[in-house]
Amino acid sequence: MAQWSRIPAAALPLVDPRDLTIGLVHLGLGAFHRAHQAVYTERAMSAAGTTTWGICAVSQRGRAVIDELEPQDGLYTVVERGPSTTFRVAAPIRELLFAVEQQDVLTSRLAAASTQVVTLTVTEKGYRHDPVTRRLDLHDADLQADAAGRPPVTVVGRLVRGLQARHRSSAGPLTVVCCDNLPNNGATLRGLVDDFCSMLPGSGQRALQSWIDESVTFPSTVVDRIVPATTPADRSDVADYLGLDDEGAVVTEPFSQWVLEDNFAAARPAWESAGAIFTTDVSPYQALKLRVLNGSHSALAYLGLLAGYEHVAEFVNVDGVSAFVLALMGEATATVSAPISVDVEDYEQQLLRRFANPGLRHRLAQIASDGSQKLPLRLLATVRDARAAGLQPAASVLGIAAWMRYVTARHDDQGRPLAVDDPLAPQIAEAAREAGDPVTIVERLMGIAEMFGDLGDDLELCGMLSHALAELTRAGALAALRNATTA
Ligand code: CS2
Repeated sequence: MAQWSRIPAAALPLVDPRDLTIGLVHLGLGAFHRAHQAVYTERAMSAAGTTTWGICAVSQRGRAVIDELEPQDGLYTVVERGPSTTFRVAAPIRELLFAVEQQDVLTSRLAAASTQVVTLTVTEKGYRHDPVTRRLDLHDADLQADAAGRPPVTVVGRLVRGLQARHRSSAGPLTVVCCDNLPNNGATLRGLVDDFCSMLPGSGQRALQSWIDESVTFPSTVVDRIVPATTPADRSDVADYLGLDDEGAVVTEPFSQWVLEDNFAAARPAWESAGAIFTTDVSPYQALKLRVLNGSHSALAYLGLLAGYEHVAEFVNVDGVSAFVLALMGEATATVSAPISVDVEDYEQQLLRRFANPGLRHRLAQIASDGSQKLPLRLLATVRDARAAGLQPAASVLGIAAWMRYVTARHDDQGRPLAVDDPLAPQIAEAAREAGDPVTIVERLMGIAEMFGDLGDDLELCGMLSHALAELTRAGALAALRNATTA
């Protein structure tokens, strides 16, 4: 902490971490949490003059982030890159835990009466659920072992262990806020917790479930802020500005949005004073964000990687790409009813500007990861609704076909290898093995029920995807994308 006293005045934290007590536990200490919910929480404490919402931040799988932040007492820099670049040190994190080694401490934090809110950012795959049915994967060996009573290793297992302890110690109500990009994320997580409880042995299970029904709420939320992985060049900019090395710095854009369902079981930080929106129904915001922003992102990722590009901003500036993105956004917005306060055209234009932000080195490969978990919510949902309305969503179909080419060809249009990072990689590889022609590839991939669900039987869609995949293979990603928009 001593070193940090040399921070330039303009970058000083809004709170003194030594004054804070823990009121909130966060599962999933990635860059996104530090650039989003943690920033809102610090601002809320500063605006309200409270110190009771210090964060106990938990890394689920890796020690690296703990090793980076511990020597800095949990402080880290938020770099905002827009028309100008700003640096600010944030200090809302009061405690750092590594769940793999400190499950008991985590359980006691979740069970403490002073903890009233739990937030999560553990990525789509962290929930170990089927993205189509939104139920827990009851065959998952880790979930089964967690339910049988070993020190849990899964997110839902760790959360329920804490809820069990809270129930036993009568520590009072709790709100669990899922901040991952899943539709109806609160209700979805609530369902997964329920599924996990039903796997628990013994007779306490029913009492636990009824206590959760009465005392724990799971509001749905929409989170939005682009947070590319921090690069060595970013760290060196921070060092130049602060005169200190910061291993935990995060880089983001000026834009930030947090919409929350107003359904809290107990007290919460005054996040509205930091700009968060509370509403009775987040679903219009959620569908718009997932299908328009994230849907465009995923399509850009696969098409851009195939075309040989590395970053979002350079790819959207290529001739024809923004027209394609607008076409895809149009298909998505036709399937959702936007919140009354949002002008859809402004939203789309603003998104294009955010994607083109030259300060953000947002790697397409970062977005391309875990496609099997992301596509159902981002692109297949649009296609399902568009098909039901008798439409032919060509741009969304091309985005899905680009994913198919990316996971099966595994090289770009110039023949350079592409790495595929996906929890369903073995099933995808098996489906694509010796498939050969586009129609067979599409038929086999559409048979992956966890991704395509009922769409797997849509023969017309199969034809559209096969045509798009053949076009990508024959003409390359850029030509296919330009043709899809002008056709
Ligand atoms: C991105 C998101 O990595 C991805 O899949 O689409 O992380 C995106 O940047 C955020 O949802 C923006 O709010």
